[in-house]
Amino acid sequence: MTATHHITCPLCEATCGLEVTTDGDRVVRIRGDRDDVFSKGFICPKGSTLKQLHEDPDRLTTPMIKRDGRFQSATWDEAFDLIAERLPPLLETHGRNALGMFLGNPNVHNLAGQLYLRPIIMAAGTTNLFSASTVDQMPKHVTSGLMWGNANAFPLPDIDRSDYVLMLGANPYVSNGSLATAPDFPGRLDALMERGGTLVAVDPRRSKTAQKASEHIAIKPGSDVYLLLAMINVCHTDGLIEVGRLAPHVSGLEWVAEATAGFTPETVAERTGIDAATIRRLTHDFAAAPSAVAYGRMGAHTVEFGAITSWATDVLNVITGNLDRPGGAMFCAPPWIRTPDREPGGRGYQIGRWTSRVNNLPEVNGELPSVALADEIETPGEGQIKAMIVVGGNPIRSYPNSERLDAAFSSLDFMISVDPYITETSRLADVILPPRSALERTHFDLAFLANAVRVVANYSEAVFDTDAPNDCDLHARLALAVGGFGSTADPQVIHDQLLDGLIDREIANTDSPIHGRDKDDILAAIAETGPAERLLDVQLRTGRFGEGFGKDPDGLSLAKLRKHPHGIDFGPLTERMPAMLKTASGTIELAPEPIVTDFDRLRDSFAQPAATDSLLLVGRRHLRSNNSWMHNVKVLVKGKERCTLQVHPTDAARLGLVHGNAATVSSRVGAVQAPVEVTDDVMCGVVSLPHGWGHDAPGARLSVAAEHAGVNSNELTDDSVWCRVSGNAVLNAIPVEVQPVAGTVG
Ligand SMILES: Nc1nc2c(c(=O)[nH]1)N[C@H]1C(S)=C(S)[C@@H](COP(=O)(O)OP(=O)(O)OC[C@H]3O[C@@H](n4cnc5c(=O)[nH]c(N)nc54)[C@H](O)[C@@H]3O)O[C@H]1N2
Ligand SMILES: Nc1nc2c(c(=O)[nH]1)N[C@H]1C(S)=C(S)[C@@H](COP(=O)(O)OP(=O)(O)OC[C@H]3O[C@@H](n4cnc5c(=O)[nH]c(N)nc54)[C@H](O)[C@@H]3O)O[C@H]1N2
Ligand code: SF4
Ligand SMILES: [Mo]
Repeated sequence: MTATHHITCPLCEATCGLEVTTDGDRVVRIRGDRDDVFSKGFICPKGSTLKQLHEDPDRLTTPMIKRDGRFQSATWDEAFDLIAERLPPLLETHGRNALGMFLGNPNVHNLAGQLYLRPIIMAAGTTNLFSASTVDQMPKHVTSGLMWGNANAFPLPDIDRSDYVLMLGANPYVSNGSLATAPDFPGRLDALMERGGTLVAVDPRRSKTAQKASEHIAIKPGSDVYLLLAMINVCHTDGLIEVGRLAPHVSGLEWVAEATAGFTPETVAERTGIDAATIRRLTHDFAAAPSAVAYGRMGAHTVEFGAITSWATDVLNVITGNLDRPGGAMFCAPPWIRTPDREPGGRGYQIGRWTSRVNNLPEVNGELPSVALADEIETPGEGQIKAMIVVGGNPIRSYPNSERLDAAFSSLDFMISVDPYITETSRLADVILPPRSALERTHFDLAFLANAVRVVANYSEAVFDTDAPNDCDLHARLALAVGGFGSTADPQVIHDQLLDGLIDREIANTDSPIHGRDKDDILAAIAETGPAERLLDVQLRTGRFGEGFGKDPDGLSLAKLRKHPHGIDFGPLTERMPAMLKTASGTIELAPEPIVTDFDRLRDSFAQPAATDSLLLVGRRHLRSNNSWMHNVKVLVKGKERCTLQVHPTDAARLGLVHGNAATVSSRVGAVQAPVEVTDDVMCGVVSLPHGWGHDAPGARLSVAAEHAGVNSNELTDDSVWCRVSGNAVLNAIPVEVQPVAGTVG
């Protein structure tokens, strides 16, 4: 019998609505849901491959246990028995920090990953926590924490209403947007230009976004910070500062003027490759636009001065009056939070509450920098990591200097992966626990609807039933086994703890609609049965549009959301400043101490002549690819080879590189061979290789990906450099040498 389901795609940040037609246990068709309130039918080529992912014969449907070096299928009880038997004694002997954890990107696209990782982290009791955030957006967390006191409040480009978008190191026509949830990001940018607005793309490559933009400005990799400082400087010298409504709530502007004084368009021209007149024009256009927003992503953040770049982006927004203004950089207040009107101010934001054992790298946002992981595994002594839990991640492909990490992981005494595949990372595990497929689980995008350019709620029912444990049960059982409660402890204990904790906090909170209510009454009023659903229901009902457990019968609840399979749209973003400010001073802090301190290093770096002999390596993404894990889908990898080294014709001629032939790319840490693609899409002096490839690792089980193996660009990225403020890795602007491989064809 055929049936139609409406779900949210969990593959990337765009949260597109999908219409899934099934016939029994088969998917007949997946297309964009035209009635989805947010995506209105948009879909990219990855969206429909939820079918292929679900049906992939390489996808694990039972746990795997490694015996004598080979994986064997096991029951869930056997898998948890092994964990309960091996891990707690190891931690007993070596201490809690002997366990390291890595949390990968798909956790932010998974309800259990959002709600049920905390119990595992608590049970682990380790400070050796790592995630994909320090190879990604950590600079934005840190500067948001420092500037407005909330590390998760990202300033979102309000593209639907903006007149001018200055986009630095982002390629939403391919990535579909990041740290700004906007399904059909390309269509929204097209609309911006159609209504007379301007999109300027700053990128060392003529990316798809740069091709579509009103203007492409080619910039030397790693130098966005200097462009932004010069723009801030021009605002000061040319009288363009107009903070506007938020002026009484901004501090540190004098320091900004002083700090940027030396960075004039003329002094940064050579370093950025952008002439001074262009920088002046850009600044004047930006300041003159009725609304404008500077927005940076991967190319702006994964560089040595990622945090200062992120900070400068927002300083530019603040001083031109574009922070928290429609069409500028706005903040999302998702339906499940509250926005009480209160005096600005709070506890502020701290980094470095603890440090890594070996190199004293500071903690950021509760975790340690990616570049610290290999040292923590390799270096003997008390607190050395001897076991790892990797949940939904592939650090052997996504972390810098990944060959070193491969060797380090191979030396572990015990390793658990929660992953649907035997990947380059999970192949090193002793136990693999597979999550449900995206079609077998319910979904609500807690992470990305919190950073959306509109206020939206949308819940997805599971498309298929399955006997496999749901991901919340899986995580709860893992937490219990890690915590020493054995392999047979009832996951309900964890479910109850989480729900009790949430309700207790709400009852105690004077802003909550259930403040002071009786807990049993609240519990009795929750009709939902799924563990994630019970938590979600409380969050929605106590949120800003919530029904408040009887206060507003028309208000939001999960039951109401279930009746709206295409989602509910609560409208555009609204102003949140100054009430949302949680800095100690109660102001928007433009001169936070860690930024001020790192500025000295920036000045020193600027004073050194830029190295001219090396090429600079940057990454790139492809529409049909998703980090390291969707290359096992045939329809996505067929066609032209994609893991190529892009080289400018002038560099190719100088180095004797021939289109289609192989070249050796080497950096301080390693070397790879990749086929050369000669193209003037990259600037002269820049080469580009995508990440997430290199699927020829022995022992992995990705049969399609192995035929399109490509090479791993993180064999070249260097873990000896990192952003000193945010702990973020440097994945772009890597100095490399390139040589032809004699007599080979790529
Ligand atoms: N199709 C697809 N979509 C994805 C993903 C995917 O792998 N594939 N991954 C998802 C994830 S996890 C994320 S975080 C987002 C990322 O989303 P984006 O940041 O929008 O995507 P990237 O393609 O990484 O874009 C970075 C751009 O920065 C440029 N760049 C490199 N170095 C510099 C520099 O120094 N300065 C400047 N100005 N530009 C530079 C690159 O050429 C590239 O065009 O995409 C998400 N969406
Ligand atoms: N050189 C370079 N390196 C980069 C980047 C770059 O631009 N250049 N980008 C960085 C960025 S932005 C990111 S986000 C990281 C990503 O880095 P990671 O998070 O380490 O890697 P992914 O490739 O996203 O792999 C995720 C793993 O999760 C599994 N998985 C998929 N769905 C689920 C699920 O529902 N549950 C569980 N438990 N597992 C699941 C997949 O099989 C895969 O093995 O890579 C970073 N690394
Ligand atoms: S853009 Fe992202 S969310 Fe939308 S269909 Fe493609 S992968 Fe899914
Ligand atoms: Mo990412």
